Amino acid sequence: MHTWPAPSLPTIPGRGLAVHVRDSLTGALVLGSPGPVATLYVCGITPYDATHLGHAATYIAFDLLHRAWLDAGLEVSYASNVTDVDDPLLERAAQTGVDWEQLALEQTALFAQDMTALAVLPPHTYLGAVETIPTVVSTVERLLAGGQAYRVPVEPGAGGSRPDLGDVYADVSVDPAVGHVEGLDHDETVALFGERGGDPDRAGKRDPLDPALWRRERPGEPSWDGGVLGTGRPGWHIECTVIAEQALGASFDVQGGGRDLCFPHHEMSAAHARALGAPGARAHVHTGMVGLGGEKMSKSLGNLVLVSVLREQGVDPMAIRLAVLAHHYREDWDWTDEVLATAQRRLERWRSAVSGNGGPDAGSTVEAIRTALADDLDAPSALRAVDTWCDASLSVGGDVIGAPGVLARSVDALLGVRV
Ligand code: 5CA
Ligand code: ZN
Repeated sequence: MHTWPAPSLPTIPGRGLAVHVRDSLTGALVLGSPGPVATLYVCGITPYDATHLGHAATYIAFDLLHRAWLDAGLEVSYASNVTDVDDPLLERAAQTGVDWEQLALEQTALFAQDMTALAVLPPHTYLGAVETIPTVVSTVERLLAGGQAYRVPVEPGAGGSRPDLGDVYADVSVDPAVGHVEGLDHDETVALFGERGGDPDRAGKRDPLDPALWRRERPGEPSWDGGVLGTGRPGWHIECTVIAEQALGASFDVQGGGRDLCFPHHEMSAAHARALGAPGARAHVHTGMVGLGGEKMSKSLGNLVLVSVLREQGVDPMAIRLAVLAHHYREDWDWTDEVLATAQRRLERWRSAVSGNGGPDAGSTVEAIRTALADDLDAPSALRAVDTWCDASLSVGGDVIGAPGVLARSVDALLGVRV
C-alpha cells in the first residue's frame, strides 16, 4: 500500500518532554513510550466513504503524538492498515453497483490526499488486509493448531470446492479478559458486538462473542487461497493483530483508534495477540467521537462532513486542522459551521501575528505548547498558548527579531499547522 508524502518538519530550538497518554483500559495516565524507538499502531480506514471529520480527528490526534515523540528526541515507527476487504466495503459496493476493488482504490487514494492536505505524517508501514492474507492464513493455522480457534460448518453453497472446511472462529472463552465491557451486562455486550461487525447469532459458535478469523468463500464474494484453511478472506480483528506484530514486533507502545474500536475490535485484536503469545500494545489510546447534529458521524448513518468536500469548497485544510485541535482528543464533540468559522478566524489571526520580523519572545510559548502536548496531548491548551503570544504580538508587538519565525516553525512542527 502506498502512503502519502511526508510534510516537511521544521527544526526548532530545544527539546520536547516525555509524553504521557491516557490508557483506556486502565484509565491511567502512562508514559507513551520509554524509547529510544517509539512504536505506534493506529487502525486505518475501511475505504468505502472516506474521509469524514471523525476520521480526520482521529488521525490528527495520533499525528500529535507522533510529532511530540519526534520533538522529544525519539525515533518513531508508525504502522497503520487499510481494511481493503471486509463486509461493510462489500455491502457498499453491492448497494451502489460499483466494483469493490475500484471503490477501495478510489477511497484509499482520496484518504491519502486528505491526509496530505491535513499535514498528517504518513505511517512507515502501511499494509492492506488483502496484501497481508498469507500472514493471516499462517497465523490462523497456528491458532487452530494451538486449540485457540475452531471451525464452524458453512451453509450449503458456501466453501467453493471444499465446503467441508468451515469458517474459523477464535475461542474467546480461553481468555477470561474478553467481553467485560464496563457498564454493560452480558446481553448488552453481545448486542454491541453485533452492532460493531460481529455475528453473535451465527449457529455453531461456542460463544456468541467469538469473532471470525477466516471466512470461507461465499458466492459473489471475493476470496483468496487459504492453504489448509480453504479459500476465503480474513476476519477483521486478526488483520490488525497480524499487521501490528509484523510491523512493530510482538510488543509495542501504543495502539490507537476511535473509541468505537475499544470493543470489540481492540479487545479481540489484543486477545488474538495474547493467544499467539505476544503481549501486544502496552497502552490503548482512544479518541472521542466526532458527531454531526448530535449523532456520531458515521459512514453507516451517512451523516458525514467530508474533508475532500470542504477542500473543494475552498476551505483551508489548516483551518480544518485547527478546528479539530480546538477539542481535546478524548472529547466527544459536534462538527458545526461555527466550529469551522472560529478556526478560520483563529488561523487568520495567527497568520497576521507572525507576519512581522519582530515580536514578543516566543521561547516560553514554545515551552507551553510542549508542556500541554506532553500532558495527554492537550491541544486546546497548546492553542491557547499560541493565542496569548498572538494577542501580545498584535497588541503590544515586540522587538525580538526572528520570534515570529520561531513561533511559526514551532506551530508547524508540533501542531502541524502551517501559518
Ligand atoms: N478499518 C477499521 C479499523 S481497523 C475502521 O474502523 N475503519 S473506519 O474507516 O471505520 O474508521 C477509521 C478510524 O476512524 C477508526 O480509528 C475509527 O475509530 C475512527 N472513527 C470513525 N468514526 C469516527 C468518529 N465519528 N469520530 C472519531 N473517530 C472516528
Ligand atoms: Zn484495526
